[in-house]
Amino acid sequence: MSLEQAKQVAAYQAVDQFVTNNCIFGVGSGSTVVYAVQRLAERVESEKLKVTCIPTSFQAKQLIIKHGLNLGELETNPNIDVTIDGADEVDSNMTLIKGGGGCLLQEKIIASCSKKLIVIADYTKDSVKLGDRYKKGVPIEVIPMAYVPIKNKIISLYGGEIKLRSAVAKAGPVVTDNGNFILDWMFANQNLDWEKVNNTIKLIPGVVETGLFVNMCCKAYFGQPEGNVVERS
Ligand code: DER
Repeated sequence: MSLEQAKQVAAYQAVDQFVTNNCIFGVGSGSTVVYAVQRLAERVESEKLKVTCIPTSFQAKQLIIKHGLNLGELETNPNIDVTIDGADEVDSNMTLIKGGGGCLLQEKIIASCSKKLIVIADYTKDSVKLGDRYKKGVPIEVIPMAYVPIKNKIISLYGGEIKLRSAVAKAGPVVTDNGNFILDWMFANQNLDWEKVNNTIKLIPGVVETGLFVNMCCKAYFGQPEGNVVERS
């Protein structure tokens, strides 16, 4: 089974288990969520479900519109029943690294407004410790004018290496949906207290949000090479 098929089987199982009629549904960002939205659209059509979809990014909004789903917004739907989102890595404590796609700020806001955050991923995201498999580091969204002092402060606190995320199809850095930069922090120590790290980094002036999702995810679905799905909670 390919990685894409592993993503799909995980996404379909999560949507089938958690999406119900009349629910307010948070739509995550990234490539795995594409399969979740496909499955949601199939179910809405076949079961005539009433689902209001709240996006976590411009990409998620485009997905919702593309599939003809009911687009809502946080302002009118601040209490979300369930959000299904991807992750770059999930450790044994269900701590997530998110933000590989640069959407971590709105993803964390939507997750914080959700009764349940469900993660869908392929088996390569399933780790014991953060950093076991995902080597691109923790994404940190920052106000552009402050990226250098923030970078220096994090390195002085925790060591490792930090890079300003460069765009691929554009000269210069990635600019998020919110007009900010992304720093990717390749941490050296895998045995940090990630809740404390998140809280400390968040206090640095200019930091908008980190890609550390601590105590937020209640269940994760990992699609396997053999075609089955491993669930963790
Ligand atoms: O940017 C994000 O947080 C995405 O959800 C990312 O973590 C997962 O993206 P993927 O499904 O394309 O691997």
